[in-house]
Amino acid sequence: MGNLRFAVIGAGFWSRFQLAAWRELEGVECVAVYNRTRARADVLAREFGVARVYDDAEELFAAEELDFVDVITDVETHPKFVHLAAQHRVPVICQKPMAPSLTEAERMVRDCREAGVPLFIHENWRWQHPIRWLKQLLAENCIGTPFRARIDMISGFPVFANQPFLAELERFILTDLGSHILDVARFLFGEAVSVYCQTNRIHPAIKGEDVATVLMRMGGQGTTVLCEMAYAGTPLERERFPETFIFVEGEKGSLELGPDYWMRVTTQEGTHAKRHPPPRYAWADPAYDLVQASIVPCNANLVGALRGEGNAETTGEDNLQTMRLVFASYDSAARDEVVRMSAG
Ligand code: 89V
Repeated sequence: MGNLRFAVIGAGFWSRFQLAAWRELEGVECVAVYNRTRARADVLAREFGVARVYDDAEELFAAEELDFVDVITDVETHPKFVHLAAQHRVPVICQKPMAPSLTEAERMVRDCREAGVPLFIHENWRWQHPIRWLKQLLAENCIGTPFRARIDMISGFPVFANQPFLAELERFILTDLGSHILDVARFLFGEAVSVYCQTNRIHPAIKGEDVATVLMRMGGQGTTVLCEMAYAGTPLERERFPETFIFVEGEKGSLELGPDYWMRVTTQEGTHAKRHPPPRYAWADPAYDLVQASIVPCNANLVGALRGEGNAETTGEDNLQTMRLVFASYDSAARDEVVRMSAG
């Protein structure tokens, strides 16, 4: 099979890393970059040797022969570009969070399904190396049935410096980070049957909430999962952005993913500790490298599915479940009530 030809839609902060991650894989070739402000697309195209640049997305779809597009724009424009790709029958990979509302996310999935166009969501957090290890340990049943887990991503990192639009979101941490963390909860423990959430806003100069606490009861094994998230900008003794800490209690022991990628498995035999650092890429921003390294296996999974070599984990349909959790969390916080999740 020849190279899969794709276009990047959006030339903002993440596009550079997304393109660098695509270069780690064989058989894919970026042939065009679109950006509303053409000069930004020019810079990115020059840096990555991409042949053509557009500031009109319609024109790009009309002119290019594409095997897929990679939508790397702000969340507000995801629906617009996904619908455009569906109209032109071009498979689409869209960044997380899928859409600004559940209704729009559902429409994106429906339109792509009706057009017969694959829709994948670029949900990379679950592809972080230590999180894959933790999943493997759970699958090996080394701590027995998990009855409770805590998933924490609490950081004082100034996320608004590189992504200023995040400060403008009416709904911030649950969409930006919650979409990752709640997806990890689903990945590790299955679908939620109920959700309770509380939020706070600590930063005075941002629009949305920057702290969220979500408590879920999962179906399947009935695990209780607590997700704690914060971008409150407070000084923390244990500042490890962007590491996620996970603690799981099972009937036969416990598992802990702690700072610096240390995984500790404790059973009656004692504690076994091993470090699971992510692979390092020269192109990654050192402040984000755990996250950026996870783009590579995420892209590999999605493009493998496009080639018919396996199933994508984070299809639009699958990610709708994560979106349902994000918006159920907002509903729960607004009403201060438990929200029961339907089968979907
Ligand atoms: O990966 C992301 O989605 C980023 C960040 C880690 C900063 O929340 O927006």
